[in-house]
Amino acid sequence: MDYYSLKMRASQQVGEGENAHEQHISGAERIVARENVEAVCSAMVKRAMTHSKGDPDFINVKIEKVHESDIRILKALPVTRVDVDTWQEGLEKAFELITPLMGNGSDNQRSSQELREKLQELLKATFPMRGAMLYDIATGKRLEPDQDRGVRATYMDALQGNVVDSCKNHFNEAIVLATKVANAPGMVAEFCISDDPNYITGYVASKELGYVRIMKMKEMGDENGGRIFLFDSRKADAEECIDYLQKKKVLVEVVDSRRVQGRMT
Ligand code: WAQ
Ligand code: MG
Repeated sequence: MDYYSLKMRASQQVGEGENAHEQHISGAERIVARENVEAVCSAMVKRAMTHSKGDPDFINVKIEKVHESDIRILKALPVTRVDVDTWQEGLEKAFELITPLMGNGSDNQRSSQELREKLQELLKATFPMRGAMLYDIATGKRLEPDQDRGVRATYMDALQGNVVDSCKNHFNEAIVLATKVANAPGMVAEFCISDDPNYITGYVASKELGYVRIMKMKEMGDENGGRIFLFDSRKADAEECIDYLQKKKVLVEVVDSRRVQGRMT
């Protein structure tokens, strides 16, 4: 069977004259069977036109054929959940889970308090980005070819995900992305907070941790969010990792097939 990759991105012109630039509003990626291409495409457009981040001035939809033999099937990361009373507590919990994984690089000598501050600083830097930061724990350097944009994981969907739905399900989409990312060469862990102002649940993920949902990670109404991919350049080549994230086709086998669909931001 042949599949098709669909990618959508929408943006809005902001500022005037020399300050004018495109601001990202929404993006989505799916891999679907031929018979679902049209329906998924129109659901994507609807998604872009009704996004809480604003009305788009520009929508780009790209549709490409994908050969089944080029698709890698991955099992979804196991999911656990952490309940917290406040977003501050949630953020603390996330740092607690992540910092031990960072501690064997050039950051070796740093205390966990310093690593926490480093993560906080990195997180802030991700806020304006459309993709994720790729941070090398071995050298403390950022590895994104374009630091304003970041690295985007693309060409992924849930295996049983040919459901047409223009409404975003954050969890279903995130588990697909996190599973692809966790399987990247040299990947240590991922840290994620949504940039959707009314979605406050975030997660940390890795092959070892699985997918850990943290129910509150930011204040309701906060438009800031971002992703950090923690990578170890002693384990793999950065180019190989970026190539995997941006080009390899992945379908993720998730347990509850009816609730799961691709990826929309
Ligand atoms: N690749 C890399 N980075 C991305 C991608 C991508 N495909 N899509 C989004 N990002 C970055 C980008 O900087 C966004 O601002 C940021 O991540 C957040 O993206 O279990 O909805 O799509 O309930 O807003 C977590 C679900 C939802 C937790 C996360 O992120 C749960 C979410 P969003
Ligand atoms: Mg978003």
